[in-house]
Amino acid sequence: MVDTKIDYTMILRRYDAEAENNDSPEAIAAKMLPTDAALKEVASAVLYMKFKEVGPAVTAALQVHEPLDIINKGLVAGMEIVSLLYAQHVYYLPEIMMAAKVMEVGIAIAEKQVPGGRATKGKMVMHAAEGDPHDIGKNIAAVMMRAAGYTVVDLGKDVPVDDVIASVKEEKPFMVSGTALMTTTMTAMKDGAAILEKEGINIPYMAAGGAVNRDFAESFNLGIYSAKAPMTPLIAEKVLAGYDWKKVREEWDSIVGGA
Ligand code: B12
Repeated sequence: MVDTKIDYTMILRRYDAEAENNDSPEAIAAKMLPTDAALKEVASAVLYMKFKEVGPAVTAALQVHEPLDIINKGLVAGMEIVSLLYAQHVYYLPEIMMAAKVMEVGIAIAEKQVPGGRATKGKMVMHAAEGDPHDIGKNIAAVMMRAAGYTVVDLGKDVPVDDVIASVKEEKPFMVSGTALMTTTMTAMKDGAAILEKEGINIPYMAAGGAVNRDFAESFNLGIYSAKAPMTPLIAEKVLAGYDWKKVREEWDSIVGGA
């Protein structure tokens, strides 16, 4: 008999039923592919590193899906499975790099179909932290921002703190973001925020990427958190409406609730 006082979801999470079944990692990966036929083709092209197939798959998917859905539910979904296989030592760095390239080819095609040409809502400076070569998540967040009508000044990856500060002074954005996937690089964002604050530039400094969590992002002045790329335009909207970094923190849950 089921005891209604026990929260079984927590027990299932603790004893991860999916990871402990008898399927091979490859079989688990195949099951994680999207069920929609067009998106499955797109995600499979990334998962199996098919350079020649990603273009036709994205073009076909554009007939039935919005470009941003193809990016998030097809290309990024494929890359998430790749990350899982990497964690389970089925894929190694060469596969990761090839899959990431395939994903980028697909994003470039889908991105062209995102409605553009509108007057910009505002400018954001984005970068991957000093010492950090991981820029896939940042690139996706940049696509989301452009699609939502913002101008993105993308400084790229492994960007020295000084270059970030110089760009902020020159471009005068309403917000700056840094991405870190390595624990060794995340402190660069804290350092950058401290310099900005010292110079009286009190714009929100969004800290994101796999190495970062909300506690870290909110451990330094100006710092705000974004867990997933689609949260960025939701937070940007509030900053433009006048929220400072403290208010974004206070209302974070309700702001990103829809992402
Ligand atoms: C792809 C990858 C690489 C690629 C990067 C290619 C590229 N152009 O980005 C390459 C092969 C270059 C690489 C290299 C290395 N990597 Co690597 N890599 C990964 C991997 C497998 C996937 C990361 C990824 O892109 N995922 C897909 C994206 C979509 O997910 P994401 O970045 O998490 O993004 C999501 C959110 O975090 C968020 N987000 C991310 N960025 C941003 C930005 C903004 C503004 C917003 C709002 C949101 C946001 O939104 C996304 C979802 O919506 C991870 C493992 C993992 N599971 O994360 C390891 C990982 C990050 N790498 C790792 C390491 C150690 C390295 C190397 C040092 C390995 C080595 N020994 O050489 C080198 C770096 C060497 C150097 N210093 O130059 C470690 C980091 C460990 C740590 N905690 O420090 C990881 C975690 C692997 C592991 N488990 O050990 N890597």
